[in-house]
Amino acid sequence: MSFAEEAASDVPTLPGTHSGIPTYLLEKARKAKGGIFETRTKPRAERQRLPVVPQGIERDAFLQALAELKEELGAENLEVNDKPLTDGWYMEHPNTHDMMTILDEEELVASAVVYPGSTEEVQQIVAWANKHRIPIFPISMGRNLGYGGAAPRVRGSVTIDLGKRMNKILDINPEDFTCLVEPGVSFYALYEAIQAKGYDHMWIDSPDLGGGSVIGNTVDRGVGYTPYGDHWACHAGLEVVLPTGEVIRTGMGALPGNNTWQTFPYGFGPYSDGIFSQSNFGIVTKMGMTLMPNPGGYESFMYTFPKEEDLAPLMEIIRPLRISNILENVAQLRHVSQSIAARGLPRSTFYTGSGPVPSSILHAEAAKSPVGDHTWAYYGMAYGPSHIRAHKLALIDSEFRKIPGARKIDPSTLPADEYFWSRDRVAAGIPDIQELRWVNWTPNGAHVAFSPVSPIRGTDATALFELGKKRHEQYGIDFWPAFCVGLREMHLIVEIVFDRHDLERKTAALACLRDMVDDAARLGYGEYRTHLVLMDQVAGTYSWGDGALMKFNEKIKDALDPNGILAPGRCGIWPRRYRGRGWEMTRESGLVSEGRGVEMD
Ligand code: EUG
Repeated sequence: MSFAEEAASDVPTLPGTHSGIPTYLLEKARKAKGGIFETRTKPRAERQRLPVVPQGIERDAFLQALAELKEELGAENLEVNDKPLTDGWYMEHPNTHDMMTILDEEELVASAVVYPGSTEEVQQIVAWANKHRIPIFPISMGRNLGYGGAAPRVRGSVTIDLGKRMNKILDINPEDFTCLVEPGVSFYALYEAIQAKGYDHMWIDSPDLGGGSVIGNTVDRGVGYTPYGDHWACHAGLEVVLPTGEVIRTGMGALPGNNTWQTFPYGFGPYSDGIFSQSNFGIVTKMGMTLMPNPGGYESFMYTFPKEEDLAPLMEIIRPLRISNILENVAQLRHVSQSIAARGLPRSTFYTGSGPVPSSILHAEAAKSPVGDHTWAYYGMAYGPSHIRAHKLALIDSEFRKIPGARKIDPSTLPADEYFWSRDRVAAGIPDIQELRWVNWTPNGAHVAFSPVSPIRGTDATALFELGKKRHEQYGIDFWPAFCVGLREMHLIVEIVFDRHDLERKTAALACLRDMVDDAARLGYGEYRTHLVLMDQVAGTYSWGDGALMKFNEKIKDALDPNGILAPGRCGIWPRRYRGRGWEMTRESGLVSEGRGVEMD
């Protein structure tokens, strides 16, 4: 298929495809897809480095082992990754590699993909991996874009695509406001199922884009934008396959015959769930999630602020309002640059020079828009019936107006396709696809995030903003800061968008990210989550007590996964067999992801 044909080909929908788009977003998704393929220039390349065999096993033994697993699971449930790497796009992404690769595209690739249909089959795969000492890498749906997508950290790992066949919503409880899901349930699918049942008294919480797995996003501690935006805090109960094959249920799930698995997350004894998030200690096959009561009304609001220097005083205003829940949701404070990019127009529409688009152009563009010129835009939502909202909105208004030049935008003046309405839907638990549009900023657009956390303070916001701005200027990259305000902290999200067919821009993006991680750590800031390629570096910044936390993680890893088969290196945790052999990716290791072999037994 040519890219033009691809642009025009249809988008998979729910419920036919578990990872499809809901029909209410179909038109938008078609437009987004068209935009991406119409500007794509990166050719589909033939593979250079085949076959992919993971280190630690001979080629023939590996092929023999794959044949054995194929026999066990059925031929249709194992695919060898020996075809050209097709990148697809958000709604039709590959499960073999990172479609937004920042390295050579054949670096972080799977050797094969398997599709288990049950927890028992996941156990079988784990037993097989232990028998042959083959690295396995589980994905739920493998979106995780900006953080490595579906790619395994160890080249040649066998990817376990859990979502393709394990995508059932096992329970939706309209009295307890909970659900129980398998890995292949997306935010789109959960939303649709709740609508289909007519449960309009319950809301879900969705990230900016709803195509990701509820389990995948939650165990990676992703964020959404209602009062239930801290997904990890809102989950209740896991079923986990351990690296040696046993299955456990956490919390109340351990008590046979219980009816409290999804209503009381802790159970009795140590709270085990934590070690299964951002780790490589187990494979989550079921998860409970709490749902939010429909608050009986909601109202989005948007304020703009004129100057970059408004950031610090604004944060001082936001903190007490947020901690006391007058500001009720995970809101975003976005820089004008990103709001303009979210419209989906290529950067060349505004500027054809090199280096960052000049600030004067961004402001001129904003001035022409329905929102008007500004530097910062705060997108929030008040929940509840109108008399409840009125009290909170009045307090917010009097506080926000202390910033000279603050403007409250009247939503009735904004056209239906204005970015504001996408934030409105997402903050009301209605998943959207608008945020994807900024990948069109460059041809072959890819993105990687820099995501440090800090308290909600003016000094911290300014320090992180200045740090990012300086490095982006140094590398000639457009700077797109967005602060996502949690309850007592904020995640600064800086998405770097680059042309993944342009080696120089890819290299600049990675160098910029590495510098920002180190700069932030020197000032005492760490990332809440990171890309596969940056995991060793980020883990290395959490070094208090001579790396005491990593030593603890390694102890757990070696105890739970003695053969080191499960997602080696994920989150910087390397099993014993891999340690001391140069597997860590750092600035010095450059663009190579593999080390020098593994310990043989
Ligand atoms: C976004 C937010 C995230 C993240 C990646 C992207 C949104 C960008 C709060 O977490 O990790 C607009």
